[in-house]
Amino acid sequence: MRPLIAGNWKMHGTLREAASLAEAVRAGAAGLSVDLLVCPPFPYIHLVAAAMLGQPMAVGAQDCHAAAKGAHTGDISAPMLRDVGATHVILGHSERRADHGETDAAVRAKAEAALAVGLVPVVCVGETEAQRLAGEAEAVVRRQLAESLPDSFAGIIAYEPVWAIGTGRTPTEADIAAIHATIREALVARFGASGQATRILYGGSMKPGNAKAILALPHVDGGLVGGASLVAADFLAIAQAA
Ligand code: G2H
Repeated sequence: MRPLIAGNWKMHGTLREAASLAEAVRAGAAGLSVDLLVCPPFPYIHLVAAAMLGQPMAVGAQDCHAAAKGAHTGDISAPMLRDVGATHVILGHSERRADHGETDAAVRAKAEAALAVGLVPVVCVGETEAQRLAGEAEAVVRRQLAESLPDSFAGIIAYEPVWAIGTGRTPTEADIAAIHATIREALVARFGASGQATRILYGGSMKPGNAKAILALPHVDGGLVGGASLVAADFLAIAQAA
């Protein structure tokens, strides 16, 4: 399937930097044989989405609330994201799970809210280092998939081992391939043909230097890139490696 390279800008940059990063990515995107997605911080989504209008690049958010509206001070709803031009939303990133106590049930409710307004959820799963050392990585990922995905799921999965995020460390290629095969099997068992067609991204210290080998693995259908997505040349190099 056509790979997707997604940039998770996390909580970085100024408005001016977001505009210039988006423009640099847009300018370098012509002729790539992958789909591109950038996920800026909330305040910059509208600007970046407007700059991407008519371009073969999608713009997403990094979270949304499970409710469409209401008394939820400081939160952002899925309809609001649609309104400002987002088409995708990252959900259940381990930083949200850790910093905001997001449970699998909360991620599932958010995914339902996203799907209800036509946003594509990018649901993140992945084990901690302690869980991997205890031999529990596969079971943890299976449980997160079972409990974080709604029955109506139509979106994207990102496998992000928590210990590989922003650390420069990555699992072995064999370990990545094994977990991606597990994810595929779980998706097909639950969703049938649509599980076969669901993109499974790898995330966690993906860089230009390791992207080609990781993206060539079976059932790795793209990448969710954090740090390296903040430098247009690196993000584009990863996209070229796909
Ligand atoms: C994992 C990833 C992006 P980084 O969080 O989602 O970040 O590439 O910096 O490890």
